[in-house]
Amino acid sequence: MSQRTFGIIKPDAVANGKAGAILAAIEENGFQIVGLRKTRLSQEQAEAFYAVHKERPFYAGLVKFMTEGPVVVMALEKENAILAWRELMGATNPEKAADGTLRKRFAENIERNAVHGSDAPETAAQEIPFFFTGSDLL
Ligand code: FUP
Repeated sequence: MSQRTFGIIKPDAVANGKAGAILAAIEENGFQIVGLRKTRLSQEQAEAFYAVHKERPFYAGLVKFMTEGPVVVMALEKENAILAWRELMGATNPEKAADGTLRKRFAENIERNAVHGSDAPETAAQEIPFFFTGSDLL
């Protein structure tokens, strides 16, 4: 079944000039890019987006990193898009990410890890409308 997921090209990858390579890999892997925007997260947006991690020791650093520069937010569509996008991203820690995955290719470390992806249908259903309204999804 065709499914939508949400992704972010994080500030490290945008600053390193890797947004184009990541978008190319997304298209080469058969995703339709149904929503796309370059933006910069406010402190409030980053805190709200990562609210599920509020009690974790890395939360403050994560919010600081995610607001340090522009990001690219994306809604992606494909068969089993949520799992397929997480497979293309690779493991959270790039040291554990498989060869060819985006985090293996572009992540600096477990925090500055190049890309974000929804981890479940309920997450995608929250994260897509966090950044896109219906008319932005084509
Ligand atoms: P993922 O779904 O792969 O992005 O990973 P998590 O939801 O576990 O973590 C979300 C983000 O928190 C990661 F992308 C980076 C950050 N993080 C850290 O900075 N340190 C950690 O130990 C774990 C996660």
